Amino acid sequence: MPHTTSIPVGGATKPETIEAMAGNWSDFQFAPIRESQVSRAMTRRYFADLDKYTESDIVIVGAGSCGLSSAYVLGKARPDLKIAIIEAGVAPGGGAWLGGQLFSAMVMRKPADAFLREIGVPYEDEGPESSFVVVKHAALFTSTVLSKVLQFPNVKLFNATAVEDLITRKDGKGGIRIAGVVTNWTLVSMHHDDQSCMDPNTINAPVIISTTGHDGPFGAFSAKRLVSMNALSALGGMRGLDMNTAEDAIVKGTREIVPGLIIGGMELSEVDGANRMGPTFGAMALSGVKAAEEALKVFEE
Ligand code: 48N
Repeated sequence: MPHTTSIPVGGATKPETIEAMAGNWSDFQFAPIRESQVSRAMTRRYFADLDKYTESDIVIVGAGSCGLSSAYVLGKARPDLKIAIIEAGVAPGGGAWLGGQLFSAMVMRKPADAFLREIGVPYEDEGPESSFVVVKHAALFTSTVLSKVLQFPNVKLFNATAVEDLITRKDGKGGIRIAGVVTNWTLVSMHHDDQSCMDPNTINAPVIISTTGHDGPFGAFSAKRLVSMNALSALGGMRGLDMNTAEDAIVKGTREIVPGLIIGGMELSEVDGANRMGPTFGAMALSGVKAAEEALKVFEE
């Protein structure tokens, strides 16, 4: 048993290690607390973050595999930029907690294994002739990239928060540029039909990366909104499953769709009419890498 010391905390003694607790439960005691301290610890930080990120440099809409991969590249490359991630679900990760048909293993086609090495996710490679690698559980990939992203001091995840519109500006050439997002807590967004006016909040930012997926209650949000505001003539509509065609098209097609708005991941399939790839995630990671690269061009100019 390693030697440990106990430090008095608010009348209780605080063992420094869990080993020090083992076997000593009889005199175990949490340091005393008042409930309002918990409330203030949460609300002070949340509202300070809301204030800080209401002017962001980049907003990522959707914390699925593409959005999180993009956030990782941006958070690492530009610690000077404020990056807000808006995720409608309480749980970020989108469709990347399982590999396909609720199986746990996740397939990534080479060369996306480079991203796995970058973030330190172990995988099984069936040899140099194999065209793919396998992460033993999709949750290992998603939890790892999420954990890395959340540790960047310049990245803030607002989960359980939906983007319910886009902030626009006239671009002086008869078109628009996107200049931020309109947000509400997701539970509020879902009840606009049965509650009177619950106006949204806003985040101004020169660059938005939208990776809201191709399905789900809010899927392809920005793509659909661009069509409804006549900034995009029509949706291309996702095509049938063709892994070889789909993944190259999504990665290479990730781009700025209208000034200020980059679309990546499966949301892009709805814009371009790209095929779907089904249960393989390499394109999501690398589309995120490309979306980050496109966003950084704005800050290099
Ligand atoms: O995982 P998704 O849905 O989206 P991607 O593009 O990151 O990854 C797609 C991938 O999971 C697949 O679909 C795989 C490869 N299968 C392909 C195929 O052929 O079937 O994540 C999107 C995230 C989700 O977490 C949503 O909750 C969130 O975006 N979201 C939003 N968050 C905030 N505001 C919104 N309006 C919104 N809409 C969706």
